[in-house]
Amino acid sequence: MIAVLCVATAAQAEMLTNAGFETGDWSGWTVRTTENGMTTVQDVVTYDIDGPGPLGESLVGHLDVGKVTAGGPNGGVEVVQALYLTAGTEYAFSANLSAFMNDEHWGNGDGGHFEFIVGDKVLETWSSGVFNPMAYKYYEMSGSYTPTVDGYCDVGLRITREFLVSTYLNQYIDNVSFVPEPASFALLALGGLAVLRRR
Ligand SMILES: [Ca+2]
Ligand SMILES: [Ca+2]
Repeated sequence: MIAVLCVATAAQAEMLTNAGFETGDWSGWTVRTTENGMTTVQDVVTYDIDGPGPLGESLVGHLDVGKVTAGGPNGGVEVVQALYLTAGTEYAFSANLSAFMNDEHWGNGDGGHFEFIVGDKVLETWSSGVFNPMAYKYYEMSGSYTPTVDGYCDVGLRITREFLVSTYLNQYIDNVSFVPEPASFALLALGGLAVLRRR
């Protein structure tokens, strides 16, 4: 039942590709259902991912997740990419998240639980909660994580709900980021300068 989600192989630095969905599709991403999970929508739309916040409209990932059967566990999808992580390096992660209840008369009891995941670890959770009719909610998720072993891990988001799919309830994701902290970048940059100076 528990898959091997982190695999040690040849060392190679990597970053998430198409993290802002600017290709207009889900290229680069693996989208897979959780136990008792599904999505009726998997497309890319133009959307203001932070509403009244400073970001403008852009292309974003659009889903409509929920359970397959009412009696089973919370369900939805995972959207991930396999990244090579280096033990002891501090990585900063972030993502812009939103949900929208597109119905003028009905609300919904659960807009979705959004989790930032690395392998089988959950780094941060946003439970978007109860939605009134035509309600939008926005959240910027961020934090840091230091892996303890080298190897490839599936990095990304898990989005699940407590209820069956509702065709009126939409989840949006954009700007998914998982990069070495600036201190690590600075060391890399200094290394690059040292190489240049030797020339
Ligand atoms: Ca975007
Ligand atoms: Ca905005």
